Amino acid sequence: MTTTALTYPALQAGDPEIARLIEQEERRQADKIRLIPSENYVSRAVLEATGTVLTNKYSEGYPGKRYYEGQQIIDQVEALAVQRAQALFGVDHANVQPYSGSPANLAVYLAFLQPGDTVMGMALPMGGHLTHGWGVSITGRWFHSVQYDVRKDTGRADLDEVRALALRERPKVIFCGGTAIPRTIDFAGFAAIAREVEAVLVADIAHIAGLIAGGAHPSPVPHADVISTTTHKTLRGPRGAMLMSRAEHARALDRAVFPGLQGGPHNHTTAAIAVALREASQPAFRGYAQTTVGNARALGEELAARGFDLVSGGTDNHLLLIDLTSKNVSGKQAATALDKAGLVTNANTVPYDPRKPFDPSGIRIGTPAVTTRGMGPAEMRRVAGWIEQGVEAARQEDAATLDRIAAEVRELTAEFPAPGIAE
Ligand code: DSN
Repeated sequence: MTTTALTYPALQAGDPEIARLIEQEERRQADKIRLIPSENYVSRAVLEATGTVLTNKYSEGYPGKRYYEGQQIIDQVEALAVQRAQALFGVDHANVQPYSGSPANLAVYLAFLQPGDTVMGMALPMGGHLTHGWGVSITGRWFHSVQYDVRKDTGRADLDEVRALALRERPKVIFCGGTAIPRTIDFAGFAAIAREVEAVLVADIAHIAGLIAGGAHPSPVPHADVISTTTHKTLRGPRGAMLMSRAEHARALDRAVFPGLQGGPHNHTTAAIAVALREASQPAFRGYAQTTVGNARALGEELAARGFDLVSGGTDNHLLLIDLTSKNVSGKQAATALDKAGLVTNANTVPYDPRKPFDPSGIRIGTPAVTTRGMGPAEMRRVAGWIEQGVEAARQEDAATLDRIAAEVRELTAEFPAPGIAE
């Protein structure tokens, strides 16, 4: 797969140093089993759209109402992306300009809150996101943030507790969704609470947007007032984000994104989002979404059978959160060792984690990328076996075992070409 000279001839000639690094990253992505649940492989079509002259154009504003001339083509690109998002998710309004998930969520604050107003979200160590009001984020520093947890016994959010907190604190905005939630989100339940306290409900579906598009997770439509998502996780698009809503919130959201928060949209990304949305509307994508969930379930069952402690006992979606406390190894130790073994995960806090965030008690794994490569339950069994051996090797500092697994992983990945990466 040393094809950089063919794939990127100008880059190879103009900046061989960067070309070489890109080639090495392609090799890494091809050779390893990538299990970080927020990562994926985009198609070659999405990659090509990302690397186009659309990056040369400024287009502050929205289609038909721009501040610079020369928008004849860009307006069509953005309008297509918007129409495809509306059709795929069944929403009145879509804004495809947020640069990524955090700016998308910040735009929500700008649209609905004043500094000091109360926002409610799931606490980060419980599976939420920094931008849902966590203390170190601007959203926890400039706003009054109240955070809900998951129950210790179930590892799941308890909507009675969420409701009690909402009734006490009267937040103006409530976030549901997050980054390490292995279970189905009860959008209707959150919506009932939001209605009762007259809060705006924001469903952050960044992790599960592709599952929703593919019918493998319930949709937040019509329950949530606003839907925020990145485009590069299970949705399998470029790095970007979207905000979607009912028509009544369209103006507030659009004004918050531009001119409230951002300047010119990244038109090359907008084009690639449009391509990804088209791909996600094809029948094959439904199969992808279902298989992603099936693979996660299979992997979870294999890991549980090997004595791994899964937060909430398993998964309904694409991700698993493993508490390694009983394995006598920290999350960082395990993730570092597994990476050496060719299995890329991330260390992650688990609910009520006594350890620090940089070296927490758990690891987070997921199946979006391996499913895109075409792997299935048989491969998940092998992955579970390697995780078991790799974690034990981490505990024993057994480099030879990690090397042996890495060689076996390379043999397997060679059978499953990585989409978007030249052979
Ligand atoms: N970094 C993302 C994730 O890995 O889930 C969240 O922002």
